[in-house]
Amino acid sequence: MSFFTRALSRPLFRSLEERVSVALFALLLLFASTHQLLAHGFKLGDLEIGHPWSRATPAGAKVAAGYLVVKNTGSQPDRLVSIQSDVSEKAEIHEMAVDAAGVMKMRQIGEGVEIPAGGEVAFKPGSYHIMFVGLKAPVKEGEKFAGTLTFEKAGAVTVEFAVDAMGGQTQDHSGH
Ligand SMILES: [Cu+2]
Repeated sequence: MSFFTRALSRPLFRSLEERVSVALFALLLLFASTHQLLAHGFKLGDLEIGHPWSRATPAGAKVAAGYLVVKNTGSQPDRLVSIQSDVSEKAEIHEMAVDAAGVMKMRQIGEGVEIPAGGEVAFKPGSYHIMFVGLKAPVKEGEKFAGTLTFEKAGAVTVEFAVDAMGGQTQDHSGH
């Protein structure tokens, strides 16, 4: 912030209004950088995994969902092929889609999800998502749990899923 300290003392910013606006701008920058620190993301080669999150589950629930965004900054497509976590017996890749009868249904995608070169895929409510099946304990709001994502080319990376409130829908804490 030394730039702003200097800017504030420069004669250019003589009026109170000018000083206040420079100070506000400095605060804004400070807030923006803090926000970047709070957003959680993970990197694996050319892949960026943004804000993995889940929802708290009621007692006795057998499944929990996982959401995140995978961005591929490389020139080759990759594919999310599997997920593993200690919170559940297994984890599956699912998709919400409308079936032949016009009913919204979840289906498991055995072949995984391609992450196109220079593109991104959002795992989010109503779309692709991760399903943690056979939960060993309830997933609690405010906690985090680890999950390992395996990609066909990039390999494996362990990320942390932040648990949101029951019925909560974090839209985008990650800034992209
Ligand atoms: Cu599902």
